[in-house]
Amino acid sequence: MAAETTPVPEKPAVKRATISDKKIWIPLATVIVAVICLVIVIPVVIVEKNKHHHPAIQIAISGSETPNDHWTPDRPDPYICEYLGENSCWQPKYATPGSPPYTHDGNWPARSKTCVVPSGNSSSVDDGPAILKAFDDCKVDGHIIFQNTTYHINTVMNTTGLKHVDVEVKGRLVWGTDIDYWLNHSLPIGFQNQSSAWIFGGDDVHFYGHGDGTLDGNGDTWYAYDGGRSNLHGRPHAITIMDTTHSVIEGLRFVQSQMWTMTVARSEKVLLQDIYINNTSSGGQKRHLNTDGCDTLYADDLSFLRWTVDNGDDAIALKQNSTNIYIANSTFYHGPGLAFGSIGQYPGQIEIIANVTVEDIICQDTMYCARLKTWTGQVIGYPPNGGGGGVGYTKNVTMRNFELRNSSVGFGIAQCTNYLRSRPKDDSICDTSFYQVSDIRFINATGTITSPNVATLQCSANAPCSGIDFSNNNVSPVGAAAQSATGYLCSNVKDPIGFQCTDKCKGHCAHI
Ligand SMILES: *[C@@H]1O[C@H](CO)[C@@H](O)[C@H](O)[C@H]1NC(C)=O
Ligand SMILES: *[C@@H]1O[C@H](CO)[C@@H](O)[C@H](O)[C@H]1NC(C)=O
Ligand SMILES: *[C@@H]1O[C@H](CO)[C@@H](O)[C@H](O)[C@H]1NC(C)=O
Ligand SMILES: *[C@@H]1O[C@H](CO)[C@@H](O)[C@H](O)[C@H]1NC(C)=O
Ligand SMILES: *[C@@H]1O[C@H](CO)[C@@H](O)[C@H](O)[C@H]1NC(C)=O
Ligand SMILES: *[C@@H]1O[C@H](CO)[C@@H](O)[C@H](O)[C@H]1NC(C)=O
Ligand SMILES: *[C@@H]1O[C@H](CO)[C@@H](O)[C@H](O)[C@H]1NC(C)=O
Ligand SMILES: *[C@@H]1O[C@H](CO)[C@@H](O)[C@H](O)[C@H]1NC(C)=O
Ligand SMILES: *[C@@H]1O[C@H](CO)[C@@H](O)[C@H](O)[C@H]1NC(C)=O
Ligand SMILES: *[C@@H]1O[C@H](CO)[C@@H](O)[C@H](O)[C@H]1NC(C)=O
Ligand SMILES: *[C@@H]1O[C@H](CO)[C@@H](O)[C@H](O)[C@H]1NC(C)=O
Ligand SMILES: CC(=O)N[C@H]1CO[C@H](CO)[C@@H](O)[C@@H]1O
Repeated sequence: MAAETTPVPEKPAVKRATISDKKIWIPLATVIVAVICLVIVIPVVIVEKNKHHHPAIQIAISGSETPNDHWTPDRPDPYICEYLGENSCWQPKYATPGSPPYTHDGNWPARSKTCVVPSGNSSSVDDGPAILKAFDDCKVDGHIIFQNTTYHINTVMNTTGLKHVDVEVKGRLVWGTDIDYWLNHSLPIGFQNQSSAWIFGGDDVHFYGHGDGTLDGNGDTWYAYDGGRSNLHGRPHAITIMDTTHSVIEGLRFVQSQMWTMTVARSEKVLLQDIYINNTSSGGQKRHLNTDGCDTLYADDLSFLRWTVDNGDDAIALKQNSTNIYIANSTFYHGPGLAFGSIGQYPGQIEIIANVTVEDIICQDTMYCARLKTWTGQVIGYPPNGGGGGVGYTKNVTMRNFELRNSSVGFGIAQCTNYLRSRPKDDSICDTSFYQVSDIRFINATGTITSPNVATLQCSANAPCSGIDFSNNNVSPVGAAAQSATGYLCSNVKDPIGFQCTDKCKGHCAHI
């Protein structure tokens, strides 16, 4: 499903993505108690064309099956380049008619082979081997089609190394719930001891779900099994987009992901658009930890457009070495919103997040709309749930035109992350990080918040934040539209731009 249209003024220029994290918060009357969070995730991808050169790309025209409400407008992508600026505009290396970027199935490029994936149509038949065979048969210049039926997947899948491949998902892929199997076999992704049920990737890949094709992680079983533990080893991410370049992933639905929904790792120039994620459990519980929408790692030049994420953790989280990211026109429900980090978990490791623009975002009933979180400078325990002592920087992040709807806080920074320790009475550990945060803009936000604070900014004394710009925000307390919320709690924020710190954190900034 497409995100709701955001009622914001047109704007001229350029932006990039943002990072988000996860967390949970509870609005209580006018007070908010920030509780706990976790993080991780990632997705992404994007493709662009250079505005000065796009004639080389032929755009497919919408086919009759194209749901109009999901696919407006279409390529050629008039504005991604404008938003990103010329430097970011990507010209496909293999710019032949019909190659990405395109956005639907109007005119599929001619491929040397088509592989229709057979389904056993029964939960007692594992369709995993048939899927792997189709990907193997069609891995170069192929067209892989999941029919409009249900596929049951009981085995891990590694379908990387695709080259010039189109993948259509018309039906539903449902993952099995043999917890013992997945805990033992889910595929490592090379980060934080995490793993995935499916690793997918290649160059010039178009993965298209018609706005209807669904990946169902059968997560109820995992939510019950996990019992609120963070980063349980072997609990699989639904899909990891790995080693992927010049590709488009679009029109897919994800429900009840086992853990993080999508991770985009070691990839560049990927467009991820019209993605719907709903990890509400059958019992109606929305706030399952670690059901992130997307996490990015070692990713450059990704675009996320029109995401809808309803979950209990980060909607989109930009993690280590995520650069040149653009996120727009998306709606996040119930979780902690967009995340930058958590980052700085590995002692001495340099990790950066830079050049991110996020705009036209709606946050509905979220804890934060966006937040940045780093681990402490002091090392406590080991990854995945302990760590700290990482260095590097997050800089040049622009977030604008966010609409808050009954969210707790607009934006937060905290440099206190650690999932092993309980929160101490004082915030002194939050002052130990040397991870540098600068040039963060959160501007032109509107809407309502349930706490008195537009932002809580807990920067580390060892690396005070600079260039923090919160200009032109016009946010009201819920139920008091005529008033302005003016609270900004700050620790170690140098020379605030466009706002005044109303108080120090003094224990009231969330340790997101
Ligand atoms: C975002 O939504 C606005 C309003 O619907 C629209 O004008 C704009 O083209 C959209 N931008 C993107 C990148 O989808
Ligand atoms: C499964 O369903 C699809 C779509 O209805 C059908 O084409 C296929 O023949 C069925 N497979 C089996 C093994 O019955
Ligand atoms: C799959 O079948 C359902 C039910 O017939 C239909 O509503 C849907 O549009 C179909 N999806 C695709 C991609 O053909
Ligand atoms: C998973 O690993 C455990 C511990 O090594 C073992 O007892 C169990 O049999 C394994 N299960 C499967 C399905 O491989
Ligand atoms: C997936 O397959 C690729 C190509 O064979 C291989 O290089 C990679 O190590 C595999 N990944 C995992 C996690 O098994
Ligand atoms: C990391 O994964 C290994 C198996 O590959 C497991 O034995 C180990 O316990 C995990 N470490 C943590 C800290 O979870
Ligand atoms: C997510 O699913 C739940 C349960 O079906 C539903 O109530 C909710 O509206 C869905 N959220 C979105 C954003 O579609
Ligand atoms: C992240 O990128 C920076 C800058 O390119 C580099 O110095 C650093 O080694 C990278 N970090 C990792 C963990 O690869
Ligand atoms: C950020 O963007 C600037 C301007 O385009 C560019 O010079 C710089 O290399 C980018 N930084 C990273 C880390 O990609
Ligand atoms: C900041 O990032 C934006 C893209 O998000 C880029 O256009 C701009 O050039 C960058 N600025 C600097 C100073 O790197
Ligand atoms: C902020 O909103 C005003 C109109 O409310 C608009 O003129 C201005 O361009 C916006 N600024 C940015 C940076 O989007
Ligand atoms: C949007 C969507 O598919 N939501 C699903 C979330 O999970 C519950 C429980 O399985 C389903 O009932 C919803 O349809």
